[in-house]
Amino acid sequence: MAEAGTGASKGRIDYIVLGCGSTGYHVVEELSKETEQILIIDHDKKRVEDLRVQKYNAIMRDLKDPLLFDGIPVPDVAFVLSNDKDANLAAVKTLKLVHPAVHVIARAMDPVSTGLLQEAGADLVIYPQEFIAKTAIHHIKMLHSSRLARRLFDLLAGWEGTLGIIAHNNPDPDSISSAIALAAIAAEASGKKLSSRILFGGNIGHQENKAFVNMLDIKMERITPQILHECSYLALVDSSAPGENNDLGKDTKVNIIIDHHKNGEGQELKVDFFDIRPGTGATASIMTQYLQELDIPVNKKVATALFYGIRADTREFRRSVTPQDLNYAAFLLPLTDSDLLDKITSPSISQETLDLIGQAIRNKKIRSGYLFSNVGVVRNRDAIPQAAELLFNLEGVNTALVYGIGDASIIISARNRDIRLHIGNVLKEAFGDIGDAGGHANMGAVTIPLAYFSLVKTKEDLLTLVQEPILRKFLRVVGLEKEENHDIVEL
Ligand SMILES: [Mn+2]
Repeated sequence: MAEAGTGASKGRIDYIVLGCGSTGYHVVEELSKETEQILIIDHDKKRVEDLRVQKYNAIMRDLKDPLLFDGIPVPDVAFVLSNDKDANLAAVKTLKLVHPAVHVIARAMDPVSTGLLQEAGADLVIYPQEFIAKTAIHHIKMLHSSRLARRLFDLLAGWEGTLGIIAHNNPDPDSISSAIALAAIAAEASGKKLSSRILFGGNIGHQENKAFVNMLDIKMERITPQILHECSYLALVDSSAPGENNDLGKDTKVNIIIDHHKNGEGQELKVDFFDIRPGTGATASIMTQYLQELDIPVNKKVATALFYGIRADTREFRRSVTPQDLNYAAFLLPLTDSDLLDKITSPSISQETLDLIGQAIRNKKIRSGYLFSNVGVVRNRDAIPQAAELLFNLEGVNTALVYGIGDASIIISARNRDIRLHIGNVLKEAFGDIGDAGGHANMGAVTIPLAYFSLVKTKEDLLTLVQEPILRKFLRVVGLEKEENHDIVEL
């Protein structure tokens, strides 16, 4: 189709610029730095003459003319840049009709013409007013954040003594990595006159978080009034105010707050430095920007921690992640220790899980291919299915049932390879009336809320009280109770 129609096209050319006012002229000037193969078309006779005087290849035509492209070479790229929106739209339509393969960049005059030009097939539509506004705002944001980084640096440069950096309660990789990044900035800015202590409340719970702290060898201390007293300055990272998800009193004077959570109470905080950016995916991104902006060398440990912090807070870059988060992650990635990153994400088995598995092995009872094991009170309920999975591998065992008491429920985890038995259905039949039970033919689980046994005082009492009737129920359903009735109470 491109060469059909009036068929008067001759040769090829790199660029055609349609409409050569000030915008078009700027584009021509830029393009002419790399090629002379530019054809300019404008409807203004005087304009065309001026361009020719400047040795540009220009012809006079009306952009609305259906024969606009008759007899002229086919361009690789066409710029449609007049300040007449109807003329631009007409030119794009004609162009797409006679030369559909040409790449078209068009100028819109308002939001409506933006849509119309896109519909007409323009590959890129530029609406200059919007572009100017976005560029200006982006610049201001960059300026603002680079001033913030500089202010933080100058502030820390004047401090001596101890900076207490407080991560939020039950700290996660975002708050921990932000803390060590701030410590690195403080050391650099103060020429090591300011030393940092990283403080936290609660626990470092999740197995991966423990691995994170251990592998990266991060020294952290639980907050005590004594330690707070020893700190000359306090900084909060990844939490927005004293007392908000941290172990500080609400009236504690803090000097620095850096966070990406909204300040819930919107209180007026008298701090020396304050940077809260709710739009950002992670505090670690803000810290990375400081390091980048201040040109502070980022060592492997800090880079690995920050990268992992951004990754964890954005659920592997899938949740509330912004282009900036990705930019900072991309900046950090070559500086990280990839072996260490691998190790943190696939942590080895924890001591607690190992203990629980040991208990499961000691307490196992096997009856006719069924294995039962009571692991008692557990803190990490995830370890129960791990124990069931392991014991299930024992020779002579077709079905394994491991049970224990968690925070608020009795948990049973089952594995099965006996094809006559659908373990999910069996569990449902046995426990469906008092808890959440079910699963597949080869694996199943049960959660029975402790509220169901509200009369029992302690968890230990509970276990002795409930294990017998619970297991009796299971045994009855699988038909084991009849043959070995006397054994059951001992389970
Ligand atoms: Mn965070």
